[in-house]
Amino acid sequence: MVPSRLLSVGPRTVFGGVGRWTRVAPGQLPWHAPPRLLSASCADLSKHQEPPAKKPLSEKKLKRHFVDHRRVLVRGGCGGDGVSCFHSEPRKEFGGPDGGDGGDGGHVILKADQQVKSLSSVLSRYQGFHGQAGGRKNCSGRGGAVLYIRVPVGTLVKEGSEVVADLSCPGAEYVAARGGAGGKGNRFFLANDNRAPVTCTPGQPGQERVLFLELKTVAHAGMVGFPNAGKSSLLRAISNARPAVASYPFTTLKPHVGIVRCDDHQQIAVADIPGIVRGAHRNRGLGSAFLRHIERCRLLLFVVDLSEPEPWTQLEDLKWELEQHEAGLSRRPHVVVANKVDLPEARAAVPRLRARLGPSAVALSAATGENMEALLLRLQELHRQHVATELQRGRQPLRW
Ligand SMILES: Nc1nc2c(ncn2[C@@H]2O[C@H](COP(=O)(O)OP(=O)(O)OP(=O)(O)O)[C@@H](O)[C@H]2O)c(=O)[nH]1
Ligand SMILES: [Mg+2]
Repeated sequence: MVPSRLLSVGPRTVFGGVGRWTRVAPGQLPWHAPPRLLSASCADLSKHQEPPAKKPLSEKKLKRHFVDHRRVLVRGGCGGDGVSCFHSEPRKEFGGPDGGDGGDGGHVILKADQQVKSLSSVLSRYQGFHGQAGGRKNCSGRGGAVLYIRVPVGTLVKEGSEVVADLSCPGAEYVAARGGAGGKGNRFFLANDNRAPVTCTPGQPGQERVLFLELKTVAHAGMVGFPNAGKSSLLRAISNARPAVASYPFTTLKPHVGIVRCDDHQQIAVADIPGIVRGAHRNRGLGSAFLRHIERCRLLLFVVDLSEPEPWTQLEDLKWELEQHEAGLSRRPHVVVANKVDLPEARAAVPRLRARLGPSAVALSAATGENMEALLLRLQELHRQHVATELQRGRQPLRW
């Protein structure tokens, strides 16, 4: 029996580019190049020499590639039907009932996978694989295969407003919908007082649920700052992550996580989230919904642009926005990072910054790497304190 489902469940690739692909005839290629697919945009480029003007993608389209919440209808596979039949063999009368049981329906399971970065590959509905019906000669039907839905690490599963699972560890699983039990064949009903039962039962339908998936990035430290403050540049400087850097606001449209490797072999995961502006909680800029990605971060890095006229006001605004999102969020252990100290106006502002925020603020340059060790030492120190507190409370700290 072919397992049925409502929609394809394989992981879909979401392509960010807009290039078309055309087949190039072998004669059009250099002698050493085998016939292959070439991007139409590449072919055009070589023809006209001048790169075609790039059509800017709308913000809506750019955001589409990163999805951090989804509503999913999941349905377990139906159990296979039990069968009613009697043993049939030459010269063997009254062979007795031999109808087999149906196989159980397959479960639908959510599985946290480190390779999956957003919920964009998760479809809106899934149907589990059905169990096969039982057969003659006491043959049981085959059970439906388990259907796995791969979700990013840090996915919160909600049913209504209740949190039913938190897939915060790689490989964590949650049974989203159970498959239905297989029906019983008439052999099952054989009893001393009934030697020839004809009863068989149908398979049970699978469980059906509507779940809400919400992604909350898992990292030790979260970076918060105004657009263009240099958060992505800083993440590139301290970790292996390579988020895009550009001189226009809102270059970053989705969270990036980088791993900072410390001298004591500790690994600290740092998340860079899109820029926050004044009034983000009133949906200004990209809004404050992205703050959910730092809700799990126990440490915060407030990144301010020291070349701006009054950089400390940025810090006040950021703290205000964090408090609007979740009370107490801004009071978590944090480091204030004053970036772009390589610029003359920023360097001149360092004494005033120290007077306002005290000596704990770290003035550095993500571009030149100046004073980066001070930040790494501070981050390491805060992380060590966090691990000690977690162990004291009997909790296992997050490991990367
Ligand atoms: N001079 C100087 N420029 C910097 C430094 N750090 C970042 N920049 C520049 O600042 C601009 C913005 O940098 P990003 O790292 O993209 O800033 P961001 O905070 O990630 O910005 P969004 O993603 O838009 O929120 C880029 O042109 C960087 O080259 C620095 O230390 N010194
Ligand atoms: Mg950025």
